[in-house]
Amino acid sequence: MRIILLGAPGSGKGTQAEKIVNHYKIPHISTGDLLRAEVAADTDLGRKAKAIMDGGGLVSDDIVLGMIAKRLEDDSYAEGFMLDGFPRTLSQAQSLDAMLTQLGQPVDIVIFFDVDYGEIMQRLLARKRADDTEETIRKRLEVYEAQTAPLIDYYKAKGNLRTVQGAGEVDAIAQHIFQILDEVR
Ligand code: B4P
Repeated sequence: MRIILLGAPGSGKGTQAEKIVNHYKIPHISTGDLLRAEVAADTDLGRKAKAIMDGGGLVSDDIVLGMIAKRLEDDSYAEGFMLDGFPRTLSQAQSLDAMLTQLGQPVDIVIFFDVDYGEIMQRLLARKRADDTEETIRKRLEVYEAQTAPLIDYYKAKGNLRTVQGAGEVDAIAQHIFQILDEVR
């Protein structure tokens, strides 16, 4: 099964990704986690990414696509995977399609987390990660609206988008996602 988790920052992609990984034992690729690991290791890439992430912007497509391509070519992803936080731009989505077509592994399902921005602001301010200040969250939501939200229509047009209400109990949301994934398995 090849899954994409799509949604605004703080909509719960990372939280639900953990539940999905435990339930289906599927490999998980989070571009946010990969970038934070580069920052923590103080690599060249990490130093470039840190300033952008702290400002609420998106790291350049070539950096993110390079990280993804490296993993998708690995045999451990051949049976399926879940992408969390990627793609985030139309150009990332088109490049992903091209990569997966070449590998003969099309995306099966895109789960879109629908959560209102007021709730997101409260959640992220409560979390206190380096990029969770009020100003940065506003910027991240603006960037999401301009660059990532268009992917909802992109995947709707392909016919594989399913929407999940992302507000409510974490376990209840997970059960809803499992129901959807069981239908496409
Ligand atoms: P990400 O790591 O992807 O982080 P996110 O969008 O902020 O979080 P997510 O939606 O996973 O929320 P979470 O479950 O953690 O990105 C960070 C940065 O990396 C980006 O801003 C960007 O700069 C860069 N980046 C990443 N991918 C990129 C790409 N493809 N291209 C370019 N740049 C990229 O949940 C948030 C909080 O809500 C948590 O505290 C959680 O406990 C809480 N929560 C979750 N579900 C809840 C629920 N149901 N009820 C109440 N609280 C809940």
